[in-house]
Amino acid sequence: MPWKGRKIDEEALEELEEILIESDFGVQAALSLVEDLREVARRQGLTEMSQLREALGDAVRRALVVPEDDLALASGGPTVYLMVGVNGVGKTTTIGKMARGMIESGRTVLVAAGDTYRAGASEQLARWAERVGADFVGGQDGGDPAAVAYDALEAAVARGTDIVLVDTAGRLHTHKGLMEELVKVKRVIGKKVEGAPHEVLLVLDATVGQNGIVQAREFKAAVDVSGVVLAKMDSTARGGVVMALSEELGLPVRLVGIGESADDLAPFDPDDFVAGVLDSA
Ligand SMILES: Nc1nc2c(ncn2[C@@H]2O[C@H](COP(=O)(O)OP(=O)(O)OP(=O)(O)O)[C@@H](O)[C@H]2O)c(=O)[nH]1
Ligand SMILES: [Mg+2]
Repeated sequence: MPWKGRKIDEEALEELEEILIESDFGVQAALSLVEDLREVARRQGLTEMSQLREALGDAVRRALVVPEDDLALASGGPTVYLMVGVNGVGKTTTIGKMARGMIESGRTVLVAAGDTYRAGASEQLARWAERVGADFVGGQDGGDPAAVAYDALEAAVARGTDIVLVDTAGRLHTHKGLMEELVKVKRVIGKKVEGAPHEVLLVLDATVGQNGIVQAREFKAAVDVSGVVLAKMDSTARGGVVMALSEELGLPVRLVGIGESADDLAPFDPDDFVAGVLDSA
């Protein structure tokens, strides 16, 4: 919206609301943000839309869930991250990228091919492991993913590995049987290593917009997701789903995927996000 020279009136506020909804903020988050701004304008007697820009930035910043701590790291045993999400969102690729970053910062990493369904899934992860220098544990095609996770943790404990990243098959959040299987994988991990998994990271495809919220709701209910990786941010300008995840589910976005290669993963930066919102709004 051309903020400059616009008077604050219903038409301008509604236009802003539309823009936020189109950027995947979700109707609820967009309405409550604009309501906040209306209140600010009334209280401070503002008349120009440009005077509301800063207030919008502040309101977005306030609504974002920004964790104080980095991703969990256990002491005295392997740290385990379980990666979940629907088909094709970028789980396996994200594991490769995460492993690369962790290895570069001096940690040992083992990746576990808990996707025993899709043909080639295990090989895909094995290739990533080789490329970035991670250990790899796989299972038989069609085998039990919980058994792969178990074997991987056993190997990690025996070798003193720092971090285990467990890949899982893509599954629709609506598929009850497959969601139950995920619960089982998580339970087995917890039995093998106390306190594990230390993070359950839901990978979302940033281009799917509001459908990401539906996925997040279901995965959170099943396996208590602790954070989100927003993959494919390089393919969309619409990151508003971050707000809806915060407002509705209290879920922080931890990392963003910005391409297909090993270095294309970045920490989520709230200030960049706010700047992006203001530029697009
Ligand atoms: N542009 C872009 N492409 C990505 C990103 N992350 C993953 N991809 C691509 O998305 C496609 C699917 O990635 P995978 O990592 O195989 O996704 P997955 O969730 O493991 O898929 P399934 O195991 O089949 O459920 C691949 O072509 C990746 O290269 C990203 O951040 N940006
Ligand atoms: Mg995969």
